[in-house]
Amino acid sequence: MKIIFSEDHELHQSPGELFLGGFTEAFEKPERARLVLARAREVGLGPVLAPESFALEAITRIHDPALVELLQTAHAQWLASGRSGAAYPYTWAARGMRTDRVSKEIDGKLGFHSFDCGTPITATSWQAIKASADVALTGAKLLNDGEESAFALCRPPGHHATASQFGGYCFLNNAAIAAQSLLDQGAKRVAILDVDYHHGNGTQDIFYHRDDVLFVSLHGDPDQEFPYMLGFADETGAGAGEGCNVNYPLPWGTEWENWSAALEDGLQRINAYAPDMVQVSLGVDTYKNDPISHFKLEHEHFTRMGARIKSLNRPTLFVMEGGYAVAEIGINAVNVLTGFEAA
Ligand code: OKP
Ligand code: ZN
Repeated sequence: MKIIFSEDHELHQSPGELFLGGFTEAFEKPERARLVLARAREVGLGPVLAPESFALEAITRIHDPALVELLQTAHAQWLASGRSGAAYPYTWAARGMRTDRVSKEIDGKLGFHSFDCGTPITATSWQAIKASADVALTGAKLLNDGEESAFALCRPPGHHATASQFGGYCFLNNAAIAAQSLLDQGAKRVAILDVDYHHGNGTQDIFYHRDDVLFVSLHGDPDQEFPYMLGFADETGAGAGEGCNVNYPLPWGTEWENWSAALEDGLQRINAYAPDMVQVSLGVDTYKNDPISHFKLEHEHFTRMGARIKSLNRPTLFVMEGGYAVAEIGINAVNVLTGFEAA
């Protein structure tokens, strides 16, 4: 399986995040991608390709141009306003406040285009964000050119980013951008299976009213888990997209037995949809030792996950999302890919 990877991911490094009542080292850090790549090389998964550079139009097929512009200019505006360090949003348009206008001040713009405080923008973040989208787009192009599978080793991740808002360590929705690219290149239907521990609220929201993308997500019950305000089972799509959104919220402590039962149901839904292409939002924060998550999957379960995904028998693009048990992120992510290839 070809691997698409850019060293430019290193250019995004969060100075830290709020956690357990203090400001601590960020969980989403460059070492994650380095270790996934190292493991892929160690097992000889396949050749490592640099991404092509795509025009911003591929991104604005999904995202509000105002968000894309803010991601490029936010840090300079932050410095111009007299601050140092990274640009952190900290105030949002809560109920009763105005969403029909955007402040001219950088703090107002950051709040308007984000939904959490854990996703800071540094002077060089944009280069990493753009490279991550290019990695996903290059993967989509490989599938379109006839590859049976590819691994887009994206960082920063993407599935929480909506059309107009960043958050949850995500800036641009790499999976959604890739799916749109597949559709634009001729696919009629794309299914996105999101196995990250957290609900892919951005991907859901982007495609919620559409019937050309089926979104299937297994994740921590939002009654217990980030992002708390989306990802419930009664969210089934709307309008033309009714029936094209499938959520499996699962409780803290979920083990392979119940996780894989939900996966089987999700795979049936994907088969019934008969997609031309499949994408997997591949987060491995379902691992038992993940420091911010509460599922109980073990190394071997990731191998079995990959094998079950292979049973869909469709061209498949894996797009890297989360996973914070850094020492074991390589084993877990690459087990999915070798499990897929061996099945
Ligand atoms: C991104 B992905 C710790 C709370 C967690 C956000 C979690 C984002 C997960 N400060 N904050 O889905 O793996
Ligand atoms: Zn996650």
